[in-house]
Amino acid sequence: MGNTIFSKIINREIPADIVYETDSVLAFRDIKPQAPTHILIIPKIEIPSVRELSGKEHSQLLGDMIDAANAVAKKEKIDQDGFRLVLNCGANAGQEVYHLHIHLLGGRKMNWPPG
Ligand code: DGP
Repeated sequence: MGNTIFSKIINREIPADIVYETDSVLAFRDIKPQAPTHILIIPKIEIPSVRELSGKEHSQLLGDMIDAANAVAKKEKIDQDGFRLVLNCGANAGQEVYHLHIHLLGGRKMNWPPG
């Protein structure tokens, strides 16, 4: 079962550079990195985007994703200098893969506004 390329990564049907995994989340390096460290944190269950999230229903999962982001940031040694978390939702935000993911970006100074 799985609708996107990320489901195939979860099921090990296609390779990815996996850096962190728990029962509920998986983290792997983005194939098109936009910063020295660019890692995607995804839930193992299929949720297309932020639009389908509810704070109450998914609070545990969201907490797990944030914990994973902090753990990976520490592992990648970008936690002290700082990092950015990005969730693209829908066409205007440029979402390409409709399996919820947090981009963890770090290792360089970020610009603001993001463009
Ligand atoms: P977004 O635009 O927020 O939907 O970002 C999707 C990201 O997923 C984009 O930065 C590229 C990355 N990506 C797409 N396909 C693959 C893949 O097969 N493997 C990996 N590691 N990353 C992928």
